[in-house]
Amino acid sequence: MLYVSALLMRKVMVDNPSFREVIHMRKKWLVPCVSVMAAMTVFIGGCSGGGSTPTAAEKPKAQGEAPSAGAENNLNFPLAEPVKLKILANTAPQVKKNYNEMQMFKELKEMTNVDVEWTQVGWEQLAEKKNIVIASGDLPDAFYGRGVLLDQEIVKLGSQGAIIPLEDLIEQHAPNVKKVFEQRPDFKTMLTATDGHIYSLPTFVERDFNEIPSVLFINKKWLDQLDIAVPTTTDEFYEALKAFKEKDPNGNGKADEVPFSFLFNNAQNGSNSLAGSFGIKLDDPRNNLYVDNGTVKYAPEQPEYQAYLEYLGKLFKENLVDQEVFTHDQNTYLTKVRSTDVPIGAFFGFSKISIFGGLNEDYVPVPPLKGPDNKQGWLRMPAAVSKGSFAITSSNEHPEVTMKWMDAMFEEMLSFQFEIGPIGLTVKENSDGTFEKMPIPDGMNSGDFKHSEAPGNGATVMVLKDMVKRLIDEQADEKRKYYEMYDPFASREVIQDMLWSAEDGEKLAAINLDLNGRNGYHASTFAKFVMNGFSDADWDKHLAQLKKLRVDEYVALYQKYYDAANGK
Ligand SMILES: [Ca+2]
Repeated sequence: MLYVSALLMRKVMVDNPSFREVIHMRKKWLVPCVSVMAAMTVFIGGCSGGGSTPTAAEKPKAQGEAPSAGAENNLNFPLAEPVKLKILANTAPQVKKNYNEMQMFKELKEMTNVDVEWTQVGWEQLAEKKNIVIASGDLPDAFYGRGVLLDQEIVKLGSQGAIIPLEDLIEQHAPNVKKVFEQRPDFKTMLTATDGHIYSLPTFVERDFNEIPSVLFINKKWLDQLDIAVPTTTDEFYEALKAFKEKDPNGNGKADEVPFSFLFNNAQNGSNSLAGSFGIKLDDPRNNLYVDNGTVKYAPEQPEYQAYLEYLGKLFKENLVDQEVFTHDQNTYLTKVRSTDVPIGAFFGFSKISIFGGLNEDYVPVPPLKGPDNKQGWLRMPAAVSKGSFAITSSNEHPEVTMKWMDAMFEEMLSFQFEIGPIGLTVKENSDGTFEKMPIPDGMNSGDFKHSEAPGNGATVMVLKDMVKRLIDEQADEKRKYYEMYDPFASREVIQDMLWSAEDGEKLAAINLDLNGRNGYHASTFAKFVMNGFSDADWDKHLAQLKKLRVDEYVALYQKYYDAANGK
């Protein structure tokens, strides 16, 4: 029945130009569906209520009554009578125990009197477990945990009525979510499906300094040895690499230097930021798209990209680039960079601490190089918002309680601790309001420790910049310095990660696989052009091939969602 009405709705939405009206209708339609479903679970000895009998206020609503109107508006925590919920949780692999045995969840239970029966599922089993649960129709009361639902699942389950719209529940029972939405209205935009509903809440930890994933490092010891300044232009960079190649800066009498290395098409270790010197403001390795004054463009079909490829081709031809940049994997690449046996002059990486385990003084970051037309740019990739990190199902007899319970965890200090661990255990608070990590107990690593009393990487939390800043963290401090250096040159026009309609999502996935997939057209062409060089005729053929692979449709789809996200 739910499925039928969802299908009908889709038809109505297509036929009827008044979107607002449709949304209004859909809300009305959903009520009986939810009630019938809820009533059915009660009759068949349902799961949601557990052993407890629902109180009058929590019984399924009568037909025609809005599911979240008034009745439970004055919910107070802790509840006078416990409410039981069954929740399926996407759980980080480092978690070794039941959530109910963790300090953070013990505190939450005391605070709320909500009693959760958890089904904790590891990331590897998640897809299979979800399929089983959804196919059986025996839904949990809620889905919890970072990325527990994929974007396409949010859209599909939402349109089928299996997970319920949250807007009204947020309005009435989620002051902490509302507060975050006021600070970050873009979240609300990102979470809103094309039917106008919000079906899920996200996980987001705003480590803004990580928006600049890649840093270009150069061997300062070698530069000093050869009396060369840190390069400021693509020409100077080329000259420095040539000197590394020819002038034996490590002084062992052998031409063993690898002047420059990177890992192809990788956000942290890739060369994508170099495209900025040729006028491609943001060459996103995920989709190769960027925005130029409000217009979405596919980087590999721009003349600026041609110039970037020619530059890399020149470095490759003259053996100034590691000849394995297209074939080595991440482990091999990082091992090479770390190794003193393979002396590398310049490379792309995330941070010195992440690569070398310390602030290796031999290397310094290179500012954005000026290209032939004095252009500069750097790759910015905003931290991903895991949109499907919490959802309430149509089986849930206590949606208001469930929303209020979730909202409690979105309180700033609690969100912080659900991710990093409890204050007093994994972190301590200093008198100036900053936090420091506590020493890791013997027999544990940092991951074990972080996940000993909190869901950590699997938590559903929203931790914004101001809170993140309060945690003293050596690696973050290093990364912040790079952020300050590159941020002014990185594009502010970024493509929001939107919820696609099911139809657009399928179309996009198919085109994307052909164009940008691991073995797709872009990957093979890029490598071929850089390694073998290319003529103008080759470039024209390349442009024609992109059209055949439906690049125009791809760009237009992104443009549509970009415009919607920006209120056009
Ligand atoms: Ca040498």
